[in-house]
Parts: sequence; C-alpha cells; structure tokens
Amino acid sequence: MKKKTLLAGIALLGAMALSATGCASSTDAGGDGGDSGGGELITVGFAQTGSESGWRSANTESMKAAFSEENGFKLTFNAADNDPAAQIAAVRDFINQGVDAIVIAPIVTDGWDDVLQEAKDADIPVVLEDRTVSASDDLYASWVGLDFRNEGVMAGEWAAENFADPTKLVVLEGTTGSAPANDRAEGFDEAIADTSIEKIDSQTGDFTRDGGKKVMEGFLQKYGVDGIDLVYAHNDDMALGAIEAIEAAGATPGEDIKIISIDAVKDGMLALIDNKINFIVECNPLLGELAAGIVKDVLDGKTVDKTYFVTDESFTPEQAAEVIDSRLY
Ligand code: GZL
Ligand code: ZN
Repeated sequence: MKKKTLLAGIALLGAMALSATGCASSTDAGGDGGDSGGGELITVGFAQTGSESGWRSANTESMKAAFSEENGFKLTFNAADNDPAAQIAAVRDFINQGVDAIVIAPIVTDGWDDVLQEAKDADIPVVLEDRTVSASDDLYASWVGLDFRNEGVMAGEWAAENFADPTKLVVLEGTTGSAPANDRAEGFDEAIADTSIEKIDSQTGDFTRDGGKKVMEGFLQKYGVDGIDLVYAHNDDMALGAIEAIEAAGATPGEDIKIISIDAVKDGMLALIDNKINFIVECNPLLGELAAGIVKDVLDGKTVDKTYFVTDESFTPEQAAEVIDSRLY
C-alpha cells in the first residue's frame, strides 16, 4: 500500500503541475484525489457473479458487511450479471486501478489463467470466494468456498435412501461450466449409481427461478406429470420455479413429483416447510467474515491455506420448521 500511495502522490503532483501550465492531462490523476487522507484503508475489488438468486443476494450482503470501512476496507463492488467476459473485464479494471487485493466469485471455472497471471504480475493477491476456478492454485492466494461435491452426495444419498422403487429423475442444472453445477452433478450421480433411480433428462436453468420454471415446463411437456417422479434442482431458486410449473400443470409438488434442492435460502426453506420441496442441502452464503480475514492475513504476509470450506447442513421439513426463525438468511 505504501508503494502505491507514493506513486499516486507523485502522479498527483505531476498532474497538478501539468494543469498549472494549462495542459492538464485528461486522465484522472491518482484517482484518489477525493480521498479524505484518513486511515490506511485496504482497497479491495470484489467481482461478484451477478444477482441470479436469493443465495447470491445473501452472499453479496455478507461480503459488503465484512469488507466495510469500519473493518478497514475500501470496497469496489462489481456484479457481472452472470456474464463471464464482463467479470474478467471487471477484474482487469481492478488491476488497472491498482487495488491492494482482489476477491472473485468466479461465474465459471475456465478462462481465468491470463487475468490471474496479470494480477500476479501486478503483485495483487487474489482470493476466491464461493466458487472456484480450474486455473492452477499458484495463481490465487486462497479459496473460501463450499464442498459442492459433498452437497451433491448429501442430496443423492437422501434420494437413494428414499427412492427404492424405479424412479424417473429430471435434473435442473446450475450455470453451465460453474463449479457448483459440475460438482453437484458429480456428487449426486455417484450417490445414486447403484440405485433404481434413472436420470431421464438434465438441463441448465442457470440458477434462476425463471430458468428453473422454463426447463421444468419443457420436461412436463415432454414426459407428462406421470413420466417424472423426482426433480433434483442445483439450487432453491430453480426448485421454486419448478414448483410453479408443476402446479400450473395441475399436479402437487412434493407429492406427485418430489423435489430435492440445494441452498436452504429463506424461500426454499418455507417451501420445504410447506412440503412442496422434500429435502434441502444447505449451501452457506455467509462467507464475508472468513474472506475478509484471509485478505488481511495475505496482505500481512501471513501463510494461509489454499482452501477454506464452510460447512453445510441438510434439512427435512420438520428440521426446517425448527430452525426457520433463527436462520440468518
Ligand atoms: C453456490 C453458489 C450458487 C448457489 C446458487 O455456492 O455459487 O450460485 O447454489 C447461486 O443459488 O446462484
Ligand atoms: Zn454452495
């Protein structure tokens, strides 16, 4: 930070000298001319996926609360509207701004090698939160996330225990190419491998309620209500969309067609208590505190682990009813 302040100061003096001679540079000198000159805030650029789901809103809230000025941060926030190219451009912006650290919730796993290398060359540490990337882990300081694969296993094991008879399964997949979509599918498939649950179709609903509804409408048209026994939704928002489609088809979600979902956001838990969803595996979005602590440790030169997993629980309707009033999201 010291080095950057000095450089910014020199740039500012240079620009002031230029403007004094009437040929002011068009660039915004230093960029922090408006800085109150107060304490040394850690400047962090946070590249969020977008605002695709209830889970994402809770995660953004948690991150903004943790990377606050009173906690010693100056946060620049970017939401990339689920567009991987826009998200990479936002990270490039952060590098050009010369922030002290960058935090990313990468929409998809691939395509990160170049920009992460640029951050490394610019001596700006990167911490991943929530999802992870396929790039080598020497290109980021740490990943604060969740064990998506285990979330899929927990969902699949519940299905295996509760569906002994031949069962027709359809899957509402998360964003194509994202770590949670890849890993939740893999974990679930492994857990149902030697059961009589047959996956007849699987399609992405992009983690959104509308996406889940549209895909489920397509499945219902293709197979009919009687042709589907079970839905595995990679997140609650898509499960809630599927519930709308099933009810519009005159069937009863949670009975005629059972639903398993992941996230355990408020709306999902309420549908679970209503028995419209039968089982939910939690995916904890409250990662802000942990991520902020790791950014500080990295900037203090401390050694940090490459991976920090936040634990997930799972809920039946009865368990959801017990905890609903005490949950933070
Ligand atoms: C998982 C997170 C996923 C959630 C979705 O940690 O990346 O993205 O499961 C969200 O609800 O959109
Ligand atoms: Zn998760």
